[in-house]
Amino acid sequence: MEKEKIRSYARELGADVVGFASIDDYRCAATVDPRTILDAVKSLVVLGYREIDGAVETGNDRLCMASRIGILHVSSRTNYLLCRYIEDELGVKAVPVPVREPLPMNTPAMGTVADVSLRHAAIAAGLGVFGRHNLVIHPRFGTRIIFAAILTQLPLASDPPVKDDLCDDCGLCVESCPGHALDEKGKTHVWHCLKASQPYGIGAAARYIDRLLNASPDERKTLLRDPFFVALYQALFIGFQYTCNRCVAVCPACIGV
Ligand code: B12
Ligand code: SF4
Ligand code: SF4
Repeated sequence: MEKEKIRSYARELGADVVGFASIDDYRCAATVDPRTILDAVKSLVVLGYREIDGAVETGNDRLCMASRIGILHVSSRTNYLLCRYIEDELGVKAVPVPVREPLPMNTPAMGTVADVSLRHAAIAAGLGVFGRHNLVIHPRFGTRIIFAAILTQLPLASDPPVKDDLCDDCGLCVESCPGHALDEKGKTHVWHCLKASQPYGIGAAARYIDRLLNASPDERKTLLRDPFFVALYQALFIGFQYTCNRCVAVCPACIGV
């Protein structure tokens, strides 16, 4: 009954798929115990948003990113309204887990480990299985799906897990990764992926600032007029900005189902 109410409101607000997981089925060694986030937490509501096929397939990474920003907006609004509904109508506390930032940055993992792993949450909520690219493949939307979640104090049972192996090990994701970040099975080489997919990320920003600090006044003027600086400036207000999504775009699993 509670599941149906939440599912139908979440769909109304824009989620494409909704799954539920008992907190006991969320198992991710890398992230903190969810009980440290919400006292007496009992379940996770996991929401999936399909990516736009045209945006995933275009070679224009700005417009692909623009489409992802659409998901960030819709999911953030949905998370807030759904948490409010759970607290007001169902009488328990809820905590929204965002698609992406804010992330724990001031830790040794430096933003590469979230408060809650949405892939592990999605799998526990019956929304898919891991593929060779270490991403979750959904039975209908394949790899083209982005997750958000809500931690709740509702005692909900997990939805049935996806039993089929949806990845046929075709190897396209591994071959097309420009950073060779997927060469080792079962592990994404985080820094290789970051270098290839976020040219205006924190590493690039730190190197640029270092050059600026050590530059002569004339060199500084040139550096501040450099197109790379302008791109960095844009990234600062957009947030994490990917220029690669090859492992998502090439994956044929469940596409056209
Ligand atoms: C930090 C982060 C990154 C970092 C680090 C990734 C990493 N290794 O975890 C970087 C910048 C590299 C990154 C890259 C990408 N990311 Co990212 N990222 C995240 C974020 C914010 C946190 C992930 C986290 O906490 N990881 C730490 C823990 C969970 O990882 P772990 O336990 O070590 O598990 C790893 C392996 O052990 C393996 N693994 C674990 N168990 C098992 C079991 C099996 C059977 C297998 C095969 C593998 C496997 O999978 C993990 C991959 O390294 C999540 C959002 C979130 N809150 O979860 C999005 C998220 C994982 N990213 C996502 C996406 C789409 C991407 C990119 C395609 C970038 C883009 N263009 O959008 C690439 C894909 C890289 C790839 N193929 O792995 C999506 C994935 C959606 C999906 N369908 O699975 C997420 C869930 C965002 C979202 N809200 O939907 N990401
Ligand atoms: S996002 Fe790009 S660089 Fe990162 S793992 Fe996927 S294909 Fe490789
Ligand atoms: S591209 Fe092929 S090997 Fe990679 S995850 Fe998709 S189906 Fe599996």
